[in-house]
Amino acid sequence: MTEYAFTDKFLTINVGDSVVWHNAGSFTHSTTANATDPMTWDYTVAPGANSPAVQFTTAGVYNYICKFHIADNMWGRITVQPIVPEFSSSIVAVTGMLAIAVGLMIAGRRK
Ligand SMILES: [Cu+2]
Repeated sequence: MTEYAFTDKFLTINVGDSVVWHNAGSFTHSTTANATDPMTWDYTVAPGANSPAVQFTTAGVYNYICKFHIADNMWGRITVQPIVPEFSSSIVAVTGMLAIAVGLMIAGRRK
């Protein structure tokens, strides 16, 4: 975070990853989650300091703000991607093959 901005404003991570905010500006800022999200945090970060680490254990999209400078449009977004287990990709592959089989059947009827 710097004056009135989070960098990167849009951050994509995986479930289990942690995020630390560093205040590279000369004013105090905060990283404050939306209170209705599945995970919440609210840390005030002094100039030159780091926030505590926030570990994201639930996939989803988290919008957060600096509560001191929301009027200056100081917000960011973290997208937490689920870790896809092996069996899920197998299901996708099977579904894809079924779709191809249905397509062949339809093509066959048109002859
Ligand atoms: Cu701020």
